[in-house]
Amino acid sequence: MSSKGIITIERHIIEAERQFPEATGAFSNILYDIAFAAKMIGKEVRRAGLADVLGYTGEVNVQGEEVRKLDEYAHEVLFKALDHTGHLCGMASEEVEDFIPIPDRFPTGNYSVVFDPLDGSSNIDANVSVGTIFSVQRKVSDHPRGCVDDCLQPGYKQVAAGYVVYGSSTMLVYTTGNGVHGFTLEPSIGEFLLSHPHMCIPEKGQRIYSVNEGNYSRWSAGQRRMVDWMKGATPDNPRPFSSRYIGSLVADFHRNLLYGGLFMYPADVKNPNGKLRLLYEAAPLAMIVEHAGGKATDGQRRIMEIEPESLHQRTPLFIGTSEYVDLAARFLAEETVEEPALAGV
Ligand code: P6P
Repeated sequence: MSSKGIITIERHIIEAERQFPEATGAFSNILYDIAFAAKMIGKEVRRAGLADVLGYTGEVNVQGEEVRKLDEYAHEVLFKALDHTGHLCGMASEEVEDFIPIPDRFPTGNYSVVFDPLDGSSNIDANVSVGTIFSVQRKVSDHPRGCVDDCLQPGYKQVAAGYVVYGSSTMLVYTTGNGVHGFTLEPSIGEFLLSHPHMCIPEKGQRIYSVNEGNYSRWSAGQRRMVDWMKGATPDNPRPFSSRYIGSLVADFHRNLLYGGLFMYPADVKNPNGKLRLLYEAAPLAMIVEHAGGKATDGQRRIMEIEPESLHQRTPLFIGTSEYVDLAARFLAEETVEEPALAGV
């Protein structure tokens, strides 16, 4: 127990809100509602092994992927937790092709939320950790009830971002720009308790790289040289990195946030913009990693500065320890790369 005692996510949000006298509480309520939805989703993810939950609905989502019941369920839970509150002017979801307006029967508000309701869901049958990723933005359009422009904002305009990882425990990690804080669900009381205050990615953390090397043949020369160097396949790296890749973005990101490392989903000849989505995957995790002392780029540009043009826009992603993100930029620029002396690593 910390010196302050047990701090629930509700208490943490309220104490953060008190720092802004003009706060109306709307923003805090959005975070509560997302935390509530995370509990509901986590409960079903825990039961995913039961035959009645697994299996395909036979439908296909906007990504062209067969939709598993849990994807739909997670989307519905988040939508219904947020649609009636009067705090939002709209939503966007990986599971829905277009902008999601607030139903006419409900009032609207001054924020929008974009989310990936259950990222990594193709791993569910294998009982691999999956996650929810979310991003909160302020209403910017003149549309009276909100429109797609309220979701199509660059990452630096996010007012909050976070993720939930459904793993050996269920953790919710979020930032509102004032540090990154992690909460672990205590299932016996159904509360998220502050377990990781002020999370910082280790500056000289573990030399971990996370990438799907099955795509090696499709990468650029610079990308291949970088991974060859990282794994010690070239004589100029006396201290090879360790490879860790789960294939579930939230799980891979969460591990690297705690231990240090570099997660990469680069562009390749088949996916010239990479595979991951800017709005509800890369940008929220970029806000988290930057406020934890790390970096996130598309290989050259800061993720948080990329102006989105469409809801499901893809982007290459290099995210994690700043030094390794910078190293990737040099390799990709095909410069002669001299690794800085990573003293003490
Ligand atoms: P690949 C899961 O489908 C996902 O969207 C991310 O969670 C994960 O990082 C990535 O795709 C894995 O993709 O091509 O390596 O299987």
